[in-house]
Amino acid sequence: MKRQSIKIVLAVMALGFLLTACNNLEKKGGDSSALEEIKGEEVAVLTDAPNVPPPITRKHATRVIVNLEVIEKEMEMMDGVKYNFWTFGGSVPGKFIRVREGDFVEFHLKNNPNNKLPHNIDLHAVTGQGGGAAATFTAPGHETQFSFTALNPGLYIYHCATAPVGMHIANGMYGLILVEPKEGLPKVDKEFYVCQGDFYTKGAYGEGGLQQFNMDKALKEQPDYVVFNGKVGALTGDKALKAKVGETVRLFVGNGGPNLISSFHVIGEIFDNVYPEGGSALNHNVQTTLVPAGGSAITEFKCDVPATLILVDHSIFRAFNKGALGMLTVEGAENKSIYSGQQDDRIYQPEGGASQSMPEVVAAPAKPLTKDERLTQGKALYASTCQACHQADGKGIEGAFPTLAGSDYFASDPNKAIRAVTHGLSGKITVNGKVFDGVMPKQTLSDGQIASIITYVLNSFGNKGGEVNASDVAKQRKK
Ligand code: HEC
Ligand SMILES: [Cu+2]
Repeated sequence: MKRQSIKIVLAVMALGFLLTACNNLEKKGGDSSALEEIKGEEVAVLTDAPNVPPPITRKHATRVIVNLEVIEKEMEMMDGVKYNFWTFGGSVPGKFIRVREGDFVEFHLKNNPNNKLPHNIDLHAVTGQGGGAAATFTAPGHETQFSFTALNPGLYIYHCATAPVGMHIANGMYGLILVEPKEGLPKVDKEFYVCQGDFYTKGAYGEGGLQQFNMDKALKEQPDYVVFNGKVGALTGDKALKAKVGETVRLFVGNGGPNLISSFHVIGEIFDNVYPEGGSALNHNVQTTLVPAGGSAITEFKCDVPATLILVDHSIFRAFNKGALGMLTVEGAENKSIYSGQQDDRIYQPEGGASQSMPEVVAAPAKPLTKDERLTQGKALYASTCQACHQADGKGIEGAFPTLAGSDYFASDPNKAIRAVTHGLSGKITVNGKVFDGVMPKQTLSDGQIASIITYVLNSFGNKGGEVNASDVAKQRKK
């Protein structure tokens, strides 16, 4: 008798445990036991980055037909740098696919007859063998088909999985598929598609011409390029994303890799909401979110003040030296109580130290420096204020900081060099035939200090000599 009742108690406990386990699963989605009824049929709208197909307003599941064509084609990795990309739909990243949780997706992969290689697709939104890879192995001039039910809502990467897999991905074969939850995503004003990828070329960053894939660098995970949307500058200048003050923005962020993890950050903004890794959990008030290789994140924020927001991988050399930099221009009325802009810029002299390091600004007229003294002072000041950008040898950095060695920009008019320091310099300039479009911040130095630096520059780096005095600088300062 006793034994019998213990058995019953255990059985009831086990049943209860099973029931709660099932319940939890259901809440997490991915429940295949209750597939929604499929009503009707539609062809998926596919878009190229940075555009996103419109939100799904359907209240039921449907059969969605996706037609995606693989195209191998030469495009630019950077202005003047060509690369033979392999693409899902003709650009990098591949077309954005948007379906609803519960949809039955009929997938057609077409391999353009002009292509040289077979390709396939592994969609991370698929539950099933290889994410569809084996089912879609497609020779040039062929089309394959398979179907899947989108069980789990989320933002998923898809990519080619044909050997050598790393090479197919490194050539641009990835994109995003969004499985919208049944109830849809909260409404926002603007949605954009941004996808990072790392690229490996025979030549170094910026080396022109048609660049070949470099397997050695790919194995070492040392990319020459890290870019958003397939090209250096795909999201800058007149291609910057645009929004207005007061609007809410959602970024669907993907990372094709093949190797690097992205520390995705938007300079000048805080993410109000993040769906980390493109899943269902919701985080708030985030500065930087990790986007794994072969993964995603959804970030949302309200644009409160006008600004040029800068999208970066905050592994920051990738942003400023390898291309992982985009822009979102927010236009509209300023709100000085949220952000004031610069309110002042004055000379700062720590008490006591000032009279030693900046003799000229002391009221008592100082004896003018001899040229040798200027050169000594100028050399020290150059090292502490200019060298970080223009380098110790004055030759600058290719593509970023122009040379001061034999520069034709100021060779015939040293006043131009003075004004670069007193006023700062930005916008397109040409130095010895090379175009720069950077920003040199205005340097806070006294007239005498600038005179010394410019005199030093004029007499160094193989330049032809000359001398500049504090009064010359004072004149240029007023211009
Ligand atoms: C933060 C980096 C940075 C610093 C520091 C800096 N510069 Fe520049 N400089 C630049 C950039 C960038 C440009 C090009 C601006 C453009 O593209 O319009 C430039 C341009 C110039 C030019 C004109 C172009 C040329 O090569 O002849 C001169 C002259 C110059 N800088 C001198 C100086 C001197 C002298 C100092 C130190 C007092 C200095 N810079 C400090 C970044 C810097
Ligand atoms: Cu491929």
